[in-house]
Amino acid sequence: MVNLEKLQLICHQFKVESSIQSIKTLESGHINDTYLITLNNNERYVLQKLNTSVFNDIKGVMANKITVSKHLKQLKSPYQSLDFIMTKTSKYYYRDEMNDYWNMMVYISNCVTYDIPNTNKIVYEAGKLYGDFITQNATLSSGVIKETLPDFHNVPLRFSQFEQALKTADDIKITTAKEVIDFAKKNKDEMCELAALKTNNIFPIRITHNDAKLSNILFNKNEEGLAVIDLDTVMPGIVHFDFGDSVRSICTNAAEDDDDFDAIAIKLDYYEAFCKGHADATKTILTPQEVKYLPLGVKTIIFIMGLRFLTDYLNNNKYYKVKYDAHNLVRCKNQFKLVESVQQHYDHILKITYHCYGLNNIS
Ligand code: GN1
Ligand code: MG
Repeated sequence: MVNLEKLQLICHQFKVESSIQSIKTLESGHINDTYLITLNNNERYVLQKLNTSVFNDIKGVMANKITVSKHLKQLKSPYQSLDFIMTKTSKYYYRDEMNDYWNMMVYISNCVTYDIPNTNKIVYEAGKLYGDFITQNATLSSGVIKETLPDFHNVPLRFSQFEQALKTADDIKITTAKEVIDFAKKNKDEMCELAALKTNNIFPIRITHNDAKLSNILFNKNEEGLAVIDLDTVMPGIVHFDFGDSVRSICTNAAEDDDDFDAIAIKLDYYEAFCKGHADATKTILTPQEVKYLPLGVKTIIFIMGLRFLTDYLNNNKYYKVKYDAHNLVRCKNQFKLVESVQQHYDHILKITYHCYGLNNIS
């Protein structure tokens, strides 16, 4: 944990015009450290320390964030985009003496975030906003965005990391996690399908968010989507993982670490509302092949998340922040329950998807 004095020194590396009134830790992320900074002139900023053991191409990450934010800003859409603050040496990040990297952005005030939605309107708006993120970025060449975390959503690679973890994990952990380990192995082939389709180049490469969860949306007080935040993982990719990641966090009745596993299920009414919002924003740009495989994106990304949580549990929680030792195991069980629920309702999910996109009998 960084002390207050150090945080103050870091803030003053950036072009801010007043002294600091208060600094508050924002707890939401699993990877980076984030702080809300209030100045004595009442301006507020978000200060972020990027985790360099996860992000090793900080310049690439920052360049992606800035490129996308500037692009969205000049579109003059009703949404807000992120404004990054430069350092006094005119860079978008500051490297401290510990080799930690920091960046700062303007805090967007009067907004609400949700971990799980409580109205259909929030769900529709989330679909529309993440859909618009794809559509709006389609006018920017994906070649200008770097793949800063190669193979981030690659199931075969995630599976080999899992197998590696199995080799070195404690026997007790392997026994405790037996049920989910078996689930991962049993579902491997089905979950590798999307990777094979991607390799065959049947989908366009777009600019995607790669952490398109509900909590990365700011809403206004009227439950309308206002801004997509957390652009750390913006990269070239296929639309399916963003679509699926949103469904994972939105069309559910529980947060990703809820341990009431029997209650976890996909909410089909929410799926329909989400899909409508997404289709309203992307109908004109997605190809029939992309639409056809959106539901495959849903089950695949939920599986990937479960597998990554499981791998980290076996590796003694090196990657994700945890509140207790079995936290990643609970997250994994929760996500695999959601995968099962998607599998059970798959035909219905396909029907809803085709209906929202106005498509029949895609071959
Ligand atoms: C991580 O730290 P956060 O919450 O932005 C992770 C995502 C996972 C997410 C699980 C770089 O995101 O891939 O979806 O946790 N980000 C990285 O909620 O690994
Ligand atoms: Mg993130």
